[in-house]
Amino acid sequence: MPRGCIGQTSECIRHSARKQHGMQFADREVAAYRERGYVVVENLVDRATVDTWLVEGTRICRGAYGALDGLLPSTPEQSDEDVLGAYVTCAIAHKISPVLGQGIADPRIAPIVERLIGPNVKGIHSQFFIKHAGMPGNAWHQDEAFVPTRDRSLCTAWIALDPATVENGCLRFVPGSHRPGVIYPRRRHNNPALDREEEAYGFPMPAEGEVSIELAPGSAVFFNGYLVHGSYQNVRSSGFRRALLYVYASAETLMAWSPRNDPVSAYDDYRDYTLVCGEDPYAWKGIRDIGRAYLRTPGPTLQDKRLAAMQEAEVFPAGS
Ligand SMILES: O=C(O)CCC(=O)C(=O)O
Repeated sequence: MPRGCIGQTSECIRHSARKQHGMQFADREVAAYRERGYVVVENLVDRATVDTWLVEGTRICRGAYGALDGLLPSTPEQSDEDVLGAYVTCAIAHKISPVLGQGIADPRIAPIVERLIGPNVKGIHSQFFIKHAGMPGNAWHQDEAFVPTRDRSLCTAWIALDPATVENGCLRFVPGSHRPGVIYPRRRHNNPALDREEEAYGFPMPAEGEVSIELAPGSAVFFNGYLVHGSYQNVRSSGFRRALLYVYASAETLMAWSPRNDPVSAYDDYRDYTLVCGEDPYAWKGIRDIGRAYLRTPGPTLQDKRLAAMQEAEVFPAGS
């Protein structure tokens, strides 16, 4: 495939994205991403797109795409609050919903990840995050601890679908924490306001402290996979803090990753991706249909449990 984005030239998409949104994704924004590990893009998508994605996420949770792991029985009479409220997230949503599948290579996102990652970009993962009132936040973590690349190119586009505020559980970042290129250790914590069993620790906190990323629906933050980040608990008494996130990496990196936590070797390469920009130098390997959407209810994930067990084995080796 010629260099370009989903069948059009990247120049053409960059042009139309700018024209449509008046957006100048300038060197300044790229420099901010390199320096701080994230960049906010206001009004990335319009209200109609947000609504379409919200409807689609609701349809998945109501079983419109049939059985998927974690789907609980529901009836048409149940309110959205009731049905969606049972879940934290739908992972790999882009593989079950054609609408969310198209979103991963959306022409408003593609030129941005092209600038942040490089000319060749693949979209590998997605989550439709729900976070109902009362749901806990996520402890400090780095996405590359779970989804490792070989070139530190992992980048998440986190798009708010509801207003995201400190009160309802927006993201929080440790600016610049990606720069050392270190995956920090993890430990258990007892904070009931946080969902995941383990938290990253030992990273330097800059003088300015952490930053809260409050966003209006349709606005987005793009952040680096080494950036230490987490989110707050949704302490409101009703409603959601929904977001759609897509995860990207350079097409040059092999992905020793299994979204379902199967054991992987350093030579493995997760080949279930969407080419978003440019060319895949490993195109000869082909694409494999592996990822399956699943719904997750609150509590530690399989991966959390596996990492906790591994860490325990390191600290207390057998026979010690
Ligand atoms: O949306 C959230 O609350 C947390 C998302 C997050 O930290 C992640 O998926 O890595």
